[in-house]
Amino acid sequence: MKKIILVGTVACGKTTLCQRIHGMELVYKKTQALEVVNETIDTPGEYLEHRAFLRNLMTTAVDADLVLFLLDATQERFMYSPGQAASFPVQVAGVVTKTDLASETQRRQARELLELSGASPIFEVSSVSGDGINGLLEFLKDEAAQSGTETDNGRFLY
Ligand SMILES: Nc1nc2c(ncn2[C@@H]2O[C@H](COP(=O)(O)OP(=O)(O)OP(=O)(O)O)[C@@H](O)[C@H]2O)c(=O)[nH]1
Ligand SMILES: [Mg+2]
Repeated sequence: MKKIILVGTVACGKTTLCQRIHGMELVYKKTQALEVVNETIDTPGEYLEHRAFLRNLMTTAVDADLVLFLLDATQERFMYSPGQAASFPVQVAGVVTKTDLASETQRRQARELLELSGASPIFEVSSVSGDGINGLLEFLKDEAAQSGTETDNGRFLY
């Protein structure tokens, strides 16, 4: 899987998505600091919400293949600036979260806001119901993994 970094406001669903994509049990735990789970970097929502921390996100992203901007479809709050994706050193994709709780209109609005931030492509998922997760997982597959065969020790043969 690509090395990703999860970005988004407090409680938008970063840790839950991280647990879901790695097939772990969904257990609520507030993220207090940067955490690495199977090469996925989970960040505390405060890193996006408090401008003083933003630089940390950008520097951490240097080590990643991909940044995911998450946006909770049920939230009125929007913390990304227009075009913000361009300030990251790697590709930024978008993920609309909590689709199991959101109306069609909320989902569409969240998608449009993520588009405005410059994130592309954009996925819509529910970590709780599993909706949309397979499509996201397909995109997160390492390109090396897509063209090769994984061996027992995690390497790829071509
Ligand atoms: N219904 C529903 N609830 C979700 C979903 N994803 C996350 N939640 C809930 O939203 C709350 C916050 O989720 P977290 O994954 O901890 O959020 P976070 O973005 O990691 O938050 P911080 O660590 O504070 O930055 C928890 O109670 C989750 O169970 C979802 O897809 N559907
Ligand atoms: Mg968290």
